[in-house]
Amino acid sequence: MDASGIATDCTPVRYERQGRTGIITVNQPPVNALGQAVRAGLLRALALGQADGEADLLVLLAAGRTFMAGADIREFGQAPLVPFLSDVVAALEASPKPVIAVLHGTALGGGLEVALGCHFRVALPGTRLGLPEVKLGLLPGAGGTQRLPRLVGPAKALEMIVSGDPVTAAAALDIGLVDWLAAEPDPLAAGLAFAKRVRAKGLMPRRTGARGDRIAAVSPLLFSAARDDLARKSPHLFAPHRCVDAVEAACTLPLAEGLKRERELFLACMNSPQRAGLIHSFFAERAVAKVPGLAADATPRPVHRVGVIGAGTMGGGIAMCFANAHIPTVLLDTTQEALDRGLATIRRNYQASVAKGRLRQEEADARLTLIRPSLAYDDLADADLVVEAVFESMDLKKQIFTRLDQVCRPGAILATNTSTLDVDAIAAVTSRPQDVAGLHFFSPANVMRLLEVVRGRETAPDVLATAMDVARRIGKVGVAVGVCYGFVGNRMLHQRAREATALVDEGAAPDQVDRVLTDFGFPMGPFAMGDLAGLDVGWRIREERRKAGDPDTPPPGWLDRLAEQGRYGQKTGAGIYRYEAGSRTPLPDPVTADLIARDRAAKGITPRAVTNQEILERCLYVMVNEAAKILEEGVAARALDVDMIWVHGYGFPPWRGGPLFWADQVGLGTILGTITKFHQASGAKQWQPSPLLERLVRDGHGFASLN
Ligand code: 3H9
Repeated sequence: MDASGIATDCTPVRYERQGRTGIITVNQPPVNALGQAVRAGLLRALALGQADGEADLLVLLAAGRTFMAGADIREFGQAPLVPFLSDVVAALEASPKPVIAVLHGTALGGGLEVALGCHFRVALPGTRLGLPEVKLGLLPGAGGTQRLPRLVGPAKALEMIVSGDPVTAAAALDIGLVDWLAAEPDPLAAGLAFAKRVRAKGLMPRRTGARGDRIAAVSPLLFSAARDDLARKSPHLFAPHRCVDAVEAACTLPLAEGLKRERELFLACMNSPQRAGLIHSFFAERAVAKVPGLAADATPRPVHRVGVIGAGTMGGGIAMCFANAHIPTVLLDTTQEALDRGLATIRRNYQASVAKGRLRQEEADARLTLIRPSLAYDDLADADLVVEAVFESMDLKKQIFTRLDQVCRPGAILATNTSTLDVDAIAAVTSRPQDVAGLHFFSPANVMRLLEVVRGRETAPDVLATAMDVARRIGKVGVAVGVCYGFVGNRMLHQRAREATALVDEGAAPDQVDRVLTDFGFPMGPFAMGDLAGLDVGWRIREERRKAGDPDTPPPGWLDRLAEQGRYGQKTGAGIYRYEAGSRTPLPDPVTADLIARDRAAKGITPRAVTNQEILERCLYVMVNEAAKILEEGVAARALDVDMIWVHGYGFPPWRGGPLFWADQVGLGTILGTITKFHQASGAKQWQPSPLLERLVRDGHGFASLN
């Protein structure tokens, strides 16, 4: 900095001068969020810049890894604090001295709105620019919905605001969102370089809010089409519809009125329960990575090479996860045919991504070469992590872990992808149970974001830390769980599935049950999901359990009869529903209705009308009760862990925050009352109220108190 510059101590925003350029630097780690102190600091620094007679032009930039990534989300839901962000943006826009914003990292939400208030925008290489508020149940509330259409046109603005997806710096230049792509990686150097150009051209402030050319004579059809599209794709969501209203206001009202309309719509979103659920999801998704009680000194072990055992659907998907993260992976199976089949599927999956334009051919080829097929356990000798993904047989898994214990180097982590078997029993066959954990992927493993990281009785802290770190590296939401049958997700799912089937036994139709849950916001109901996953899977498990004399498994019913007839679901063209050729749309099937009717008759059940309310309560409250038991047993550490498992693994609507956040909104007293009523009526074990739930109600607390 020039020694003649004026430095102020108004942290987290600083004003200094270099030559004739006034420099405003925001420094609020980690992401320069625009909390109250930053907003106030910006106004102070701007005033200093205006008052500085030596400065003819101002550059606004941010320190650290990113430009401002938005409003400070932690302030939402509390009383708003002055100055408002919209006042800061208005002050920047009104500045008589030209203001240049220099963007790097991410310019998101309120951060991009600040940049829109500036007169020029420069982006560094790799910058991503966007208005992602809709993903938090909001809309841009500091003029973004009014200024972006004026700069890039309403069609592009609608696309960015309704999707919330960012654009690259190059795309931003194309659409007129930025004025210059700097080659310099340093924001200050880029800002000074652009300031020179502005001076050389004698440019004056260009106020986005004053522009009208891009929003003149916009066809109303643009907005009706956007609304039709939303009605089809996101009927449940509140904020996207308000985004369309706000952009329409930009095109039909003068700026001041448009801003007023934006404020009203923003406040409506802010007060919506969906905003609360989505912001819970945002923070919970980050919180799950920090495992309670895991010491900070539990340093992850390096993982440079991985082995995957089993080239079936699951193993192949898991190998893809590692290859996608550029980690070399040995894929092992027992026969060449199995390997060939597995690799052919992987190749097909990559080609499908290339065909859809999601992946470049060279990148697909590079990933494929990272997966090395093998028939020899010795090829796993230098792996840092091995994931076993063979079918659910304890004997087979024990054999594999015994072999791994012999060939793998000391310190290598041995993981099982089991979804039902006891991780501790598997660990016990090795001489290193401290190095064994569960990595429970969800199918399709290369797509689903959830990874349950199962901590065995003896799993070492640094092994857990490594597994959590690996989850992050391969782009998963890793959630630490303890050992029990089905872990967290499937244990709760099992309860819901049983209740859904019982509701049909009593008189509901499968499509009624599914509709109640899709109306709630799930992408599909339990029966459509059963058809997708394959009815044979559950049928085989039930058969095994019946053979083993499990008292909790009911005698064969209509679901078993369907599977016996070879109706496994989508893959056989019929299951609970029927499917027309080439279609995945489930259609109610009289064959199923007939089987259900006969089953009821055999059981002496007279069908009754089941209300949608009862379906919702029985399917969801049973999961809440089970989750409370899971928390009580310490299998999940926090309510938010359960929430993220269900949001990322089972399609629980993120805008409801997860089953336990949702339960808090409903009220635990109400839920416990209904659970008690169901228990009194049925005496069933699953309706025995969880003591933890009872305690929370007694103490007037919610599940949030367990986060
Ligand atoms: C908005 O702007 C509304 C305005 O239109 C109108 C207002 C009137 N606030 O994700 P990371 C924390 S709405 C507070 O792990 P990355 C985050 O919790 C906002 N905190 O890093 C984490 O904390 P911790 C619109 C925030 O490198 C830490 O920062 N903007 C905020 O993987 C690191 O985050 C958005 O929606 C925030 N705005 O990704 C952008 N953002 O370490 C939201 C982050 O304690 N943010 N934190 O767990 C993101 O998308 C990502 O954080 C980002 C960095 C891409 C920036």
